[in-house]
Amino acid sequence: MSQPTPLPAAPATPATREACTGLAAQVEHHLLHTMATAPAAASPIDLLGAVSQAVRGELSRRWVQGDAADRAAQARRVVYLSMEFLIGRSLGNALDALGLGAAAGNSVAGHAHTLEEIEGQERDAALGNGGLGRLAACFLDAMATRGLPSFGYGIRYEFGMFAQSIAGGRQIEHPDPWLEDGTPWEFPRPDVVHPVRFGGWVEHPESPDVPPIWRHAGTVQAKAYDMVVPGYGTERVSTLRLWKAVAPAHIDLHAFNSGDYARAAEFKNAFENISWVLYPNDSTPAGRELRLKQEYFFTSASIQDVLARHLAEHGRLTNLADKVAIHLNDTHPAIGVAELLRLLVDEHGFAWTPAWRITQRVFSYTNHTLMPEALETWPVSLFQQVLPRHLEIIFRINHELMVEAQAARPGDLDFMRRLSLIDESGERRVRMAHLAVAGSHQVNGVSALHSKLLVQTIFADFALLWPERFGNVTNGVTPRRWLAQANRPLSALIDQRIGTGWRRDLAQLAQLGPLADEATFRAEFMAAKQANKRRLARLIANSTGTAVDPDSLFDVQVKRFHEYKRQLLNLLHVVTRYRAILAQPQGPDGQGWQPRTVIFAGKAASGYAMAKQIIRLIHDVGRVVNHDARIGDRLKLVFVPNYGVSLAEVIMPGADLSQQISTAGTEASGTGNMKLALNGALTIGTDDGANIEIRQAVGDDNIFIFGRRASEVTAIRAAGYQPMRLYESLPQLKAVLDAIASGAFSPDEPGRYRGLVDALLWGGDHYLLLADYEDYLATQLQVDALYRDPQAWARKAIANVAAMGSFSADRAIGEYARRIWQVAPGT
Ligand code: 26Q
Repeated sequence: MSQPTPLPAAPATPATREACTGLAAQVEHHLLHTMATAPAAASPIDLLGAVSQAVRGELSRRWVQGDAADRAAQARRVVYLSMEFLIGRSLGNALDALGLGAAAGNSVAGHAHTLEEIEGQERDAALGNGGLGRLAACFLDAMATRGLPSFGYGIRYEFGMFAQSIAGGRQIEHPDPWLEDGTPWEFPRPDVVHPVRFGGWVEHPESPDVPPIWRHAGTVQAKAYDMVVPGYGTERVSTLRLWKAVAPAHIDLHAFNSGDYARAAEFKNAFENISWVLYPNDSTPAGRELRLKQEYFFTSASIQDVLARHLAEHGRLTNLADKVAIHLNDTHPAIGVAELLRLLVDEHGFAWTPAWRITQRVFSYTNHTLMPEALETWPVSLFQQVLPRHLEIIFRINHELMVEAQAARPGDLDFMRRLSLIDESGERRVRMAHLAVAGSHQVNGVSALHSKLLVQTIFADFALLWPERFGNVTNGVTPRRWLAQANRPLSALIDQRIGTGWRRDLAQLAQLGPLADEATFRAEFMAAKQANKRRLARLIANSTGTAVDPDSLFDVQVKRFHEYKRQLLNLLHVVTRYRAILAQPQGPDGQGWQPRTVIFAGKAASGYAMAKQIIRLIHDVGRVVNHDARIGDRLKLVFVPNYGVSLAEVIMPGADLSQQISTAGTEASGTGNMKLALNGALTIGTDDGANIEIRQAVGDDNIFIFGRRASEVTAIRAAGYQPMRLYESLPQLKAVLDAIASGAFSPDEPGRYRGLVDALLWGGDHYLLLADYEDYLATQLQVDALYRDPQAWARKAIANVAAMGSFSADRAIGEYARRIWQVAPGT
């Protein structure tokens, strides 16, 4: 990776004094003129508005400057298409990027508030479900920071990820009207509008020279709203352009003329609901028509926008692939392959073959999952109805693919069947991943293991045909948000010891390695952790009512709830430990129990009954454990509701132990694993996803790896896995499952968890919880033993931080830029 120049530290030079007075004056100005508030009476919300407006002005200036420079240079641009951008809050991030944090702190101090308090008033922009959406946000931050001329494109959902509350131990979902009070971070572009068409049929003129005509049934307008993404320590910014669906004007006119407002409103809704709400599914696609419309809506608008910009700059599209790289974040925008072909052939006069060549050179695709049930497919009948012209184009791509397959392996019909863009095994369906692979010049997975498994499993046939197309780019996270902003105590300590350059060059953290030998550094490091744990304990007390002891081991599993992530395995350990404490109060070895606080957070997809049941069980177990006087402070179990980016920023820095315990071969990468290690948590995890690379980076002695490896998982399943045998042979396990199944934690409804336990014992335990149980317990005891030796623990925690250099989003974006997009960073 090329090493960006480190930024100078920022002492109170004349320049920063100027920034202070400049920003303070701006804030006072906006209090009066934008917020319409008497500055002396400004509330935290007023201050949030005023500081944000001051920052917005600077972002706006930078955007205009960068845009002009890119146009003048006719720069090659990266276009990142993603259904999800899980941004979180923006103010703190922008202040740090602009170097205005101290100035803003002074300015709000003048109104008797702290910056933390003001920043805490901002709502999260939660336009994503989890890992994939947060990765897109980290990548935008890295692209801006590396100075890549880049655009993110997505949907301006009116409602983001649902908010979660807990009632009687159960998850309740609430809408997230994040735009309710407006947002200072968007720049509406009323003049940037593209029509997106749906439905109808296709006419084929007699002459082969005349392209087919799509007689569409309806049009919706896509209106652009930009969010400016500041780069850290550079004037460069990136643009996130989000599309809002608006009904065509004639519908309003119709209402005006006929007076039938109700019917007109219905029509209007049918169009505008396209950008109404984020689909709250994680990993398993819900095959709804509206979802397909969302995908096409934002993809079409984005590609039209790209072509319009290119034509304005170059006057022709023949050199499109030299000037634009379009990246598909999973298959959600894969329809873009057919859409670009359609635009080139039907609307810009290209012949098929050159259009196809351009398309393949323009697109690249990242896969984020191996699980077959999570791969997107759409019924051919639905496609016919919603996107008839695209279906034709997909059939033509498929025809050429079949010819190529036939040439590669003559007579191998199974090979053709497996490669086909159309799954013919039942109701015919379009395989979006196959469309994405066929239409891209590069395809990558998100960790070394995942990328290897991709070419061995779901893309094995494509890899035979086009081996050079497949590669790996391991995920990364932005050190600005996930260390510098989220963990002020630790970042101040790091700054003091190695300077501030790690924010732009995370590899510099390696310089912390030798400091692990220094007792003072260890003490300071653990003092920072302790401060973060106290902050987290306050949050836990406020949100759950449970008091937890910051001196106990904080054991954290925070992520979406899914069976493959095995939150239930974590809970089996908690119940085991609870029973063991009661049985052996003196501890497993007579030395007492290491006090532990087990912390969960995460959302379950609203329709995912098993995941919701696990959340409920956590609450039921927590109620029993936390109120059992015999347990005292040796074990606490809490569930922090409404997990999201802002909560993660408090939880990650306060963690001692990071649980990354998915069944080997199921978690594509994970990124929470990186954030937690970067904040000095030790990982207990399986040999899965990026855990493997984290282990290689930190060394076997600095991580707790347990359980079956991916190859063993496959072998166990192939040999006929029998969870019941484990139940019968492991008395502790049997007792724990019997307790849960018989209502020990749900006395008001003893049968509540019978089904959950039966799914393990009789339902095949698909994710092999029981197979990994014993090793997991033994490894947890090793964790306790190490934690009892604070100096040894501190050494390993420091070693983890020092080894996280390569898990920066800047490194990942550097690899994408060089190997996949062939674009050089602008600075
Ligand atoms: C698709 C169709 C219809 C409805 C929903 C969906 C849908 C939505 C979200 C499908 C998948 C997702 C999200 C997937 C995801 O977050 N994957 C995670 O991506 C991370 C970034 O690469 C990885 O670190 C995680 O391992 C992976 O699970």
